[in-house]
Amino acid sequence: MAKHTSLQRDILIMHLEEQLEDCAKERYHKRLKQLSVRQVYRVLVQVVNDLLASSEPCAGEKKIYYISMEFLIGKLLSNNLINLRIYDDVARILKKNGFDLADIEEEEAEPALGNGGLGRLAACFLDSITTLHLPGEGIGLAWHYGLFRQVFSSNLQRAKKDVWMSDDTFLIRTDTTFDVHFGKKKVTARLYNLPVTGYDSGVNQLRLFDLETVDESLVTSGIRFDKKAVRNNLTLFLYPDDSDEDGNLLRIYQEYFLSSCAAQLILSQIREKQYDLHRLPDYAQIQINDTHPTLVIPELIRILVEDKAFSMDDAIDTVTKVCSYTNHTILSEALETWPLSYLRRVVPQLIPYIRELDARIAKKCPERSVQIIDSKKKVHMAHIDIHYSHSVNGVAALHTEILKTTELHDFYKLYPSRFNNKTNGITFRRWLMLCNRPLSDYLTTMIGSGFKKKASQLTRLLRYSDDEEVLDALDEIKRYNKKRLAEYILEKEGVVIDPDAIFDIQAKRLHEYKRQQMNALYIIHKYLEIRRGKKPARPVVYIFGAKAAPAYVIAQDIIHLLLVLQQLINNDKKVSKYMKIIMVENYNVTYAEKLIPACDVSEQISLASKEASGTGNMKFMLNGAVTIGTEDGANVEIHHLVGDDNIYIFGERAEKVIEHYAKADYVSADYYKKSKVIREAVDFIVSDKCMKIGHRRNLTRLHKELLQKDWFMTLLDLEDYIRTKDRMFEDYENRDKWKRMMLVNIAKAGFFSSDRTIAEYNRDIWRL
Ligand code: 26V
Repeated sequence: MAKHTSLQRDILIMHLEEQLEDCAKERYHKRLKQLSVRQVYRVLVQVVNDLLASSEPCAGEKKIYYISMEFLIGKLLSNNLINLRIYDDVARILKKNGFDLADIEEEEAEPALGNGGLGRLAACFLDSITTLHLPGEGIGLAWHYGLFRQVFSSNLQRAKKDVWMSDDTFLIRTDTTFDVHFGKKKVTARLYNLPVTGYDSGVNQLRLFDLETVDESLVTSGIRFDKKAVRNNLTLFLYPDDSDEDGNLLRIYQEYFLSSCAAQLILSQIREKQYDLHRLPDYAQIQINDTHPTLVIPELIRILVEDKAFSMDDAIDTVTKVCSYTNHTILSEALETWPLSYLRRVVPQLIPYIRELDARIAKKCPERSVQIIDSKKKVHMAHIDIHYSHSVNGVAALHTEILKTTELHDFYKLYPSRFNNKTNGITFRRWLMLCNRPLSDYLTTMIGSGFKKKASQLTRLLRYSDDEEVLDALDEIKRYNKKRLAEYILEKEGVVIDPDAIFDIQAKRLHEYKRQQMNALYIIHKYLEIRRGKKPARPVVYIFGAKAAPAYVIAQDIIHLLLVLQQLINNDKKVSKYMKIIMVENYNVTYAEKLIPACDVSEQISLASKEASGTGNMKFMLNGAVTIGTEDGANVEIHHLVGDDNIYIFGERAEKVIEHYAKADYVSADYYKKSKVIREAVDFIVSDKCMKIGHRRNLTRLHKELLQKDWFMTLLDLEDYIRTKDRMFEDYENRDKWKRMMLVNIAKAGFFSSDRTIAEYNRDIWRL
């Protein structure tokens, strides 16, 4: 929507009710108040879509294309209402007609377009790009069933398809189609648009491509489908199991499908505007979100050479100036390498180009570590990105340092000026204004509404750090949100929790490096203490939300342990008065919006050096939670901002951890032998109590893993974690101190606005 004067706004809002009534009449021949909740939802989607269609797009000569396998955008209705600044007016109109906007929100299915941090970051970035009025587009795929929908049965995670597409989404089908060639095989891609609103004004598009011949009936049971049927399966699931050859090939098919569509879309826009292709870098910048869209590099080079008469040198030079690469992880399993032979089977037309890109590097740099094709004929996707991009960035200060000094050191020596840090951020529109309206409204009354666009203004709150009234108000808002969450959890999970308990939350993908298992060991330790008669000052509710990749066995075992503990502890009358544990089912953006505002203790306990940044840590902080965490990812920056007194840091530092890996000198059994507390907690996993509820196979496997491998050094930090967390819970009883910590955390969160991050990307990389 173009920026409105206040008079225009009044008119818009006056017409809103009329528009809603007109739409109700047109679609259902009824008055608004006579509609069903579902019908009201449909009417609202249509009215919002009409408003968006008449809104002014973010314009400019040069555009950023953010290419990503994932866009974890969350539900869109409320977000759009907030960004259009009509949320309260719509709520009022609906109320007048007997509806609660919250009920209408429930009608929307959450688009299942992502997996974790990387995908949610992409969504926050689209919001900020648009809010900053930068011309930009997201380019991704229209996953029919997303990653998967998580259900629990027999204390195990089961994966089902996540159905979200319907006639009532914001997705707009277009007439644009592209052919995508896999050697001699050809498929058709169709473009769908999803309008992205900026706060107050601005519209950009998220471009999502779907396979025209996709066949949903391929999915038989759960998430099983014929992986070979690529003409019909490419856009069914995000990250399908790649533990076998067919899975690997399918991933490559998906990656090329995305890359080819992106290249064609970008070049079609350049053609439409009749821009000079030799000046492509002046019109288009491409941000490659992790390695999944890497093939866009050789694909663009191929098109420029074969169809546009570029010399190879010119094509490579042009594409290098267009592309930039973001690294989101240093975990080797996530740094993609594909056998050259697989790439040849899927996209033979790219092989000469990948070989050429490789040959140029081989000629110029002798180090084996920087080659694109290694001695086993595997293609290192990240290496293509680094050699043929003009910028390589990490996502938090520590992460970027580790890339420069360790993981990508040989590349850093080659291209020192290419490396830069862009500490992640989150959009305050969704992660404060939408998910925590009471706090957002209260902040507005105290410090004005400027923070919604200039997040650094949140520091104005510091003026009130000794103001009892303000501290109490923040505490009351927290209490209100906890009560709301308790109601939601009762409804969804059937568990009663006490809003006056401490809410301790760990919500993120399940991975050993994030160490949900360490949290579980603390819970066991507490359980045993309580059984022995050591009662805590106040009950604690331990809440988890996490999906585990279906093929990741130990992650499944950790979920199993958490569910077993939940059953054991919550049903233990002696203990459940003092502690409860809840693993919420199917954690997603919508659930996060409920959990985050209600959190007291934010668990950010990854093994130092392993979490690239984290963005959940920022969301919790912004909503007044206090962090317990290691010096990892953006926790380091949170620590720096809030100071020692407003965060609980524990555990081995990154340099030491990296040294342990280099020397291979960490032996978890040594820690187990040395400490009774550790032994007792670890062995409880295979105790009769757990075995009676759980499955022997899962529990013994996890127990063995901790004792014999513990690749992410859980036992190394466990004792320090227990001490620190105990101290933190004690401090919670010093209510004044805790409230002040809440205030400081909120006040200092401004740095983590994705508006700041995007302004930096633009200043240093895209230059729009
Ligand atoms: C890796 C894999 C590995 C195998 C299975 C499928 C799969 C799918 C995605 C990935 C890449 C995940 C990368 C990711 O989400 N990284 C997170 O990015 C966040 C945004 O920068 C960052 O805050 C988190 O620290 C980082 O873990």
